[in-house]
Amino acid sequence: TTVIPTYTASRKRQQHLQAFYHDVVKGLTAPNKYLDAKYFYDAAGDVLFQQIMQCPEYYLTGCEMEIFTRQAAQIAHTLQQRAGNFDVVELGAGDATKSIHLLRQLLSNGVDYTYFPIDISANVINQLQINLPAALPQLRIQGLNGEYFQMLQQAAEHTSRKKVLLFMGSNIGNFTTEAARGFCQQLHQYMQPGDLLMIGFDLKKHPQVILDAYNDAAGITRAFNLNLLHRINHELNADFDVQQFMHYPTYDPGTGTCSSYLISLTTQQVHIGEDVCIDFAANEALHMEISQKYTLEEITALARQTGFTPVTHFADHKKWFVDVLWER
Ligand code: AVJ
Repeated sequence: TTVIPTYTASRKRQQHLQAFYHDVVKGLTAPNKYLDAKYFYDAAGDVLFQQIMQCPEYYLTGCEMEIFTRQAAQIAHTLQQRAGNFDVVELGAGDATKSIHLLRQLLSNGVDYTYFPIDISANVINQLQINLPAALPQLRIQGLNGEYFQMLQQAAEHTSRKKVLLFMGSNIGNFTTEAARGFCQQLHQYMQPGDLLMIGFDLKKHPQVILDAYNDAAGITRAFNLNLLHRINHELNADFDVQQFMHYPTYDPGTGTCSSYLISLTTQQVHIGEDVCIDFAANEALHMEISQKYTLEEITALARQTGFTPVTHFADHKKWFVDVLWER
């Protein structure tokens, strides 16, 4: 019986490496080079993102934390009123330091639920399964490590209860507005009528505030972006000279799109494994991530376009961030 978990783990690792290699080569051979932001989160990336969330410039976490600490009772009340008996599924759970306030409130209200945190990082899920039961001994938790929709399928196989889905932290911001529509439509397909969806959106605000959030003075966001190059070096046997790339975030207040690039500081070649060689021109841009910002009107339109009914929303006192509640 010790053979099976080992085999499963190594097969999972193989599958990850294959997909990672495929996506990296695809992005770096495209006319406009890009990498997929979901690959930021290896063990080092998880730590760097934790540090970003502590940065004074990165207001998103503080705003959403305020919502979940000050309004946990109202949120729990609304969920119970709307859904009655339900399980909680969190997409991209991270360290759950915000959702824990809702989980605690639901427990103290006597709601009998299982919490299914889903995360692409195995590291994150392992930590959660240790840390959450320590903080909330009554909590039933079933961590799911993998891609969102595959894991949603697994959560559905565990339970036939009504679901409350959480997709917090402005993770939806990593999608273009078009991809966000596709994502919400897909969620709609995985959900049952009466299921609830709570999504955290970062709102449009003063452009300098947004740009600073992705260009912190301590250089953590820079390190976070460069870490993906390190990851490619380690895992795919590549030879990025990370010193030769500059962190370059932008924010377009017209579209609400914040984009992070790495700029090649020189003409250079990067090898990936034995077979692939990528040419970078001097000043060539490598697109790393988008962090889309929304207005409340745009969020409501997104709900309606994707088949959801907006129920209510919870904002911080500065109105910089909202967690919206939609019904399927
Ligand atoms: C985890 C996608 C919400 O876009 O704000 C933070 C990731 N990147 N700083 C964001 C991130 C650079 C973050 N999300």
